[in-house]
Amino acid sequence: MSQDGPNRAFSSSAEAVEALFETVGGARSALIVTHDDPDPDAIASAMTLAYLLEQRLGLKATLAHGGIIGRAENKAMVRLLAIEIRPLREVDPPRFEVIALVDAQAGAGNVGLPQEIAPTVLIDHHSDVQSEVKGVPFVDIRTGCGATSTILTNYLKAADLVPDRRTATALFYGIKSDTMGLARGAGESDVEAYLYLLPLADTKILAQIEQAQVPLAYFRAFERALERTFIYHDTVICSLGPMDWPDLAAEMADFLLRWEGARWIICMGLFDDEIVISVRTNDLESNAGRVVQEVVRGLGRGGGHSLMAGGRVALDGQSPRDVVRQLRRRFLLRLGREESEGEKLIQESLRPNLIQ
Ligand SMILES: [Mn+2]
Repeated sequence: MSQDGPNRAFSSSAEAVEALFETVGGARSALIVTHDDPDPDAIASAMTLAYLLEQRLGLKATLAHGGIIGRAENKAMVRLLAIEIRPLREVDPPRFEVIALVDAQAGAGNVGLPQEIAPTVLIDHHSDVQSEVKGVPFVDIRTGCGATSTILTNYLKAADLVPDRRTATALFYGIKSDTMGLARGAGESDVEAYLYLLPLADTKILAQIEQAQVPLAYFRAFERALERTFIYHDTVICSLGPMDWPDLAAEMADFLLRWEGARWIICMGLFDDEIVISVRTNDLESNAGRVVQEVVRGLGRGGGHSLMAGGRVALDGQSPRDVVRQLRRRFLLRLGREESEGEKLIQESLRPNLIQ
């Protein structure tokens, strides 16, 4: 990575924050955008960047996201922490002097910003999408971080700013959920930020978020998931059918990953005329993001981290069944599994017969 290029790596968060303030300083308006269907890490990062800009530069930022906030925990987070984040379609991006992208990169294909709108600021921890970063005045991509919230926590520290309770709670939850409680893709900096935030966070609100009440559709999705899951040795493929919200695929993938025999989980479901793909692996040698990118090449978009990834394929007039079938074939081919070894996760013959 070149030191002078737009994608230069900062040697410290202090240096990064200084460069950020230099880039944004003097602006009168800022729009902070997350990836579509934002997760807690994205929401916390957006909220914290706004907090930092307001506290240190007096700049009031607007937060926006593409897609929907569907997962019960994420809805509870926004409600209980009173986070003002709006759907992108309700804001007019060209009206803002600064456009910041957090936990996302325009090139990943999961940001609802119009193509012609170039971000001013980009802070992320997903693998670098080089070409899309060119021309962005401020870029800080740390693939070694398990959460963008960790980067933002370090920004606050560098700016000598102790987060208030709601910001600390959001950041803590962002790190906790993106790293599955430090168990997935977390590095030293994530652990450090997590421990720093813990005493500052509101554990009561945190519990309320994590135990958020769910609609009936959630349980129905579980039944469908169990009913439509096939195992190919250590590779689990689940096709959920139509989903009430897009992150259901990720929720079911996390759930299925608990199977002791699982190495790869692929969950697919239909939302908004697109097949939503969520992939998990516990194989530390693999790269789920790369696998998804290869599988959806020419069909749609995708990417992620080494242990978790996702993608989208538009139906474009095809039936959901055909698209899912094609994706299943591609995943199995890529992971070296045979379609013929497929077995139902729960076989009728093994179900206990409760009615005698
Ligand atoms: Mn993240």
